[in-house]
Amino acid sequence: MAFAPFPVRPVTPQERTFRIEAGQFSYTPSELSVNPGDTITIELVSTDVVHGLYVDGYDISVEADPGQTATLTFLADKPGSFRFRCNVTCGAMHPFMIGKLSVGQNEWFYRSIGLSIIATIGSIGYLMFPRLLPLITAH
Ligand SMILES: [Cu+2]
Repeated sequence: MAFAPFPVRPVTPQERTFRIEAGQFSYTPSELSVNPGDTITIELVSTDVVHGLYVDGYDISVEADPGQTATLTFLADKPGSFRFRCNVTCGAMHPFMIGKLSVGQNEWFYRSIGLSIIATIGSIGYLMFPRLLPLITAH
C-alpha cells in the first residue's frame, strides 16, 4: 500500500484493465482499487468450471466458461466500496467466492484522516473545558 500522494493531485480518469482469474472458490486478485471516473475493463478468466462475476451496487455481471476469457467494461462512476461475487453456482463453497472493488479509495483515506483530526480537536476541547469553566463562571 502506498499512501504517498501528498499534496492531493487532481485525478485524471484512466482506462484500466484488470485480469481476474476465477477458480473454485476465489478470485485472483480479489481486490481492485480504482478512481472514480475510470473506465474499467475486467477480463474474467475461468481456470476450472463456469464462474461469474457480479458487482454489487453496479448491478453488472459477466460469465466465463471453463478456460475462456470474458470481458466486462464499465464506468466506475459510483464511489465507495463494493463487493463482487460469483453469480454462477460453481460448487460447495460458491457463496464464499467474493472480492472487493474500491472506487475512490484515496478519498476515503483522506476522509478518515479528517475524522481523526476532528476527534482529536474534540477530545482536546473536552480536556480544556474544566479549566475554562472557573474563568467563565468568575464573571
Ligand atoms: Cu460460483
